[in-house]
Amino acid sequence: MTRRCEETIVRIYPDDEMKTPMHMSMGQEAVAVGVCRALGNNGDVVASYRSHATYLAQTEDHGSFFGELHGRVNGTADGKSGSMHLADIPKGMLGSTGIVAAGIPVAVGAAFANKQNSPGRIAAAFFGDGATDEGVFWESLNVSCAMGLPMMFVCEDNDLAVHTRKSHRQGFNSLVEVVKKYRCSVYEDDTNDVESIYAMTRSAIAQIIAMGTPAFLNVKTYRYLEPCGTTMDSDAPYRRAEEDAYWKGRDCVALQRARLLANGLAEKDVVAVENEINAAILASVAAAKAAAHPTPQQLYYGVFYEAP
Ligand SMILES: Cc1ncc(C[n+]2csc(CCOP(=O)(O)OP(=O)(O)O)c2C)c(N)n1
Repeated sequence: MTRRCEETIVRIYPDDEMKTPMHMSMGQEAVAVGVCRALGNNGDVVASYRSHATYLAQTEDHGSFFGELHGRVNGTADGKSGSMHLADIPKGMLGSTGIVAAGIPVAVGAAFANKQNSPGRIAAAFFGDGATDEGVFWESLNVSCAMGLPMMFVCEDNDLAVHTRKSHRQGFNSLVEVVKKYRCSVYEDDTNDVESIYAMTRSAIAQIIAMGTPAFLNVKTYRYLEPCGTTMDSDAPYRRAEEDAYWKGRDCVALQRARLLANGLAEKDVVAVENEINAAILASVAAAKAAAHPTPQQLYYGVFYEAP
């Protein structure tokens, strides 16, 4: 569903009805889907500005998603936030932010609250490898380990911060080896396979609950489109042709589709589900376009927390 939503965005963004900048998840979806499915209804998540897959995996709500991207009142924030600030607190989607790494301490706060109030509930922060260049990532990791918080750090490791690779940004060779020095369990995956990421996350959850210590998941992945925008930039100088071919040859959606067929589902049944998803997404886009824009009065609502 996430991939279909973003394919729709790629198609209709040039119409200029969605004014928000776009940071696309395409290629990386297996991370959000595998982790959020494993958390089930028992997780609070915070995303980076590359938030589409996380929001859709956690909420399964493409109606409010397209409403928000169109700046309409049926959006998740009444159309006032755009693509970088998607949130649905009742569904455990605590938010996303345009400031690199700024969501990580918010998730740590949720983990602290869960430790006091909701035993067994886990908070997860999704962030790119670029966020690990920020001090607040290390402070968040440190305090979570020191306090034994039910916290999951999920690094969507696409090797790139905009156009710059880790090897040019970081003064150490392996983030995972550094994080292993902390009192948390560390997991790695480079399969791009949603089921493998799901299984790894289930193990991490069990470990967090049994040991009372955080987990750090480093999941290798690959961003298909430009850093910000909806265009494929495979020919850009910072790209490597062999890397591009390697990751697109193990596309997470194609992998899962092939698995369904190998497990005995008929092609026509898979196509029927795909058609159903496409039709539902088109209905969400139509509903968004038909909805009203927020009024000037609504701009002042929801800016500050109001105690119930
Ligand atoms: C604190 C801060 N510094 C710089 C930026 C500018 N910036 C936007 S995206 C980005 C790269 C982030 O890369 P990464 O965290 O790996 O995420 P990815 O885009 O790969 O998903 C930077 C430096 C920002 N938004 N916030």
